[in-house]
Amino acid sequence: MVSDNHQTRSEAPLLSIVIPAYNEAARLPQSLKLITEFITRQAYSAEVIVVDNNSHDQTQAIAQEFAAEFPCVRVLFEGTQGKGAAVRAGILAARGQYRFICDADLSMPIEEIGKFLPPNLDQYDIAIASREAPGAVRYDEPWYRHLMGRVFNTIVRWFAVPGFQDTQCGFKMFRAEAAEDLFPLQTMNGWSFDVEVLYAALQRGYRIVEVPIHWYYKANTRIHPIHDSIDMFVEVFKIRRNGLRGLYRRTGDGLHG
Ligand SMILES: Nc1nc2c(ncn2[C@@H]2O[C@H](COP(=O)(O)OP(=O)(O)OP(=O)(O)O)[C@@H](O)[C@H]2O)c(=O)[nH]1
Ligand SMILES: [Mg+2]
Repeated sequence: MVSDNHQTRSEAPLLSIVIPAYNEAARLPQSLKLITEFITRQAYSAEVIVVDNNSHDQTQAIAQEFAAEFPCVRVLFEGTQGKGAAVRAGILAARGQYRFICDADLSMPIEEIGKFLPPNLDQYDIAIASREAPGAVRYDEPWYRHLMGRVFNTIVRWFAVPGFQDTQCGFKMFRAEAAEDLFPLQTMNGWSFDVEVLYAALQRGYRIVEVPIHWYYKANTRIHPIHDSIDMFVEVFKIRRNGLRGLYRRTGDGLHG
């Protein structure tokens, strides 16, 4: 169930920034301040969509304050728990020609968003921020988080999405057409939604590129290292099983997943 407090808008913006937010009262104010300041400096039009997901803190109120001050900011409420559910709701409610998933901790400086937009990169349908691609730099990340990420990426490359060094970084750009085709296929509401959407994108022939970024580790993560990792591993196999059953296939193509 999604409720939206702004119905009518003029022409579609070039860019939509979608921020999934769960108990982000501490990190969201600074991120929204930097993002709205950045947007006002750009020549192109943009909107920001904050998707609150049953937060127990002031996340909703903080986002509403920004929406009251900045017409480009919208606040959605998504009742189904999980980053994946929130991102899907935001991406499908967005109206931008380019739709950018953006973690609320802004661990990628917003200025890097230019790398994902024409003219820097226009021969793609999906551009995913990468902390592993040549030229990427990670700052302050604890070794165990890095190790967790490498182990998960190995499983993902072996069983689901070959060829991508980092599918989990919280910054991804989708062309509107690709977003509107892929996100309705998404079944994972939690952290593995990235893998599922990329798996479906590969099956449907979309052009995906990894974009090296500067990434600053931000403490106080929402990820529970043990049980979320177990869920993510299990879901990679569910995604592959769904793929073999043709769940992500375009209707009419006789190929097998
Ligand atoms: N709406 C919603 N957002 C969520 C949920 N869980 C996490 N998020 C958001 O997902 C984003 C990533 O969460 P983080 O806690 O930064 O995750 P992380 O450990 O830093 O993960 P990486 O940055 O990829 O290493 C943040 O914007 C969170 O608010 C959820 O259940 N619902
Ligand atoms: Mg983060």
